[in-house]
Amino acid sequence: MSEDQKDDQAGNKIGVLTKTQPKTKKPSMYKVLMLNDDYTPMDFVVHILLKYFQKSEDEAVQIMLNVHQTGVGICGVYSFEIAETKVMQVIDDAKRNEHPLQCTLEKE
Ligand code: TYC
Repeated sequence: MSEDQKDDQAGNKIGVLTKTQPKTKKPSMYKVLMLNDDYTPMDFVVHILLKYFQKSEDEAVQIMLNVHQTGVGICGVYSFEIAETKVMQVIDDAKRNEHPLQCTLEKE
């Protein structure tokens, strides 16, 4: 914000505020969320976290248990296109294996 001094018609000093917009904006980031359900096997959820989210076995088990207990958990944070792709891959893999596992994205 900068303030330029101008005079109005009566000769009074008035301030004109100009807001400078940065030319580039940081891309928004999106959380990929895993949702709990009563049917998807725990092993399958761990397998998904290893396969698509590059988690260690320990991390994958922790995330899965957290989702199982609280209803939802974060798999990772990505740019929109990556997050959207991961959501599609998870839902597709779950469908092919006939599990109702659901995954969604949420703007950070
Ligand atoms: N609640 C499931 C069960 O008891 C396990 C599960 C965990 C399912 C996490 C989905 O995102 C999920 N078999």
